[in-house]
Amino acid sequence: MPFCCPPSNDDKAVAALDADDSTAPLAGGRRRRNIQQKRKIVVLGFRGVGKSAVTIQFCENHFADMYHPTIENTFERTVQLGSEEFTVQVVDTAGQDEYSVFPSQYSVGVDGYLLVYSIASKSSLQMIKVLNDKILNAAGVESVPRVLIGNKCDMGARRQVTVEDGQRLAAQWGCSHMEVSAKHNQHIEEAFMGVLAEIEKSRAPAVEEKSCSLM
Ligand SMILES: Nc1nc2c(ncn2[C@@H]2O[C@H](COP(=O)(O)OP(=O)(O)OP(=O)(O)O)[C@@H](O)[C@H]2O)c(=O)[nH]1
Ligand SMILES: [Mg+2]
Repeated sequence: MPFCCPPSNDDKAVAALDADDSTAPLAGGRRRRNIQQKRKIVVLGFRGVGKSAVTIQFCENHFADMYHPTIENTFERTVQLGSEEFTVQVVDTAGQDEYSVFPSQYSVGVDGYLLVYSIASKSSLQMIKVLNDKILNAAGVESVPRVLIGNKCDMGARRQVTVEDGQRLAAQWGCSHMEVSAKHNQHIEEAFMGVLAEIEKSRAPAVEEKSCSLM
């Protein structure tokens, strides 16, 4: 079922003149337009699981070693998916617990979610189940574009969550799962691109099966 939150401003395609000189002018002196679309991804999870580190690794390409609890930060990065270019807005949120209020800006106008737990914290996996329920309740839908990631997979010696635990939960939700390390920049790109791919899948018009009859 497609995710049907109200479309964000970000849904509006941003048409920008292609500054690339290699773009030949079209007939009549017009120039080819490069349509760049915006998508908004919200990163959610328990405090300290590495939401900021994952986000900063994806958007700024470095590892944030120091722990500074986040209130909220928004980042942007341009990416290519297939033949299309997207401006991805990534919202790095404050750590959530089961008593946190789920703000409306985490559901209205959001295209997809990166749900983060730490492989070194069993309770962070429990928290992600609570958060998933909050997302679905707030949006009033049965499914949203999302990817579940177990961060800090470089900390194998302190593992509390098995790969299978994460996979099982993702299978229940019908979404992808991967273990990542913001520290080692391992599978961070795949995680965000996975969310973007899910978003695009949910926006694609349903293909109706048409029966073909020969007259
Ligand atoms: N070893 C290791 N440490 C990590 C990794 N990702 C984050 N950390 C560390 O874990 C601590 C918390 O990371 P943050 O990114 O601040 O966590 P957060 O989820 O944004 O925390 P809140 O904003 O408080 O919710 C920091 O000291 C990070 O450097 C990782 O992949 N591996
Ligand atoms: Mg943070």
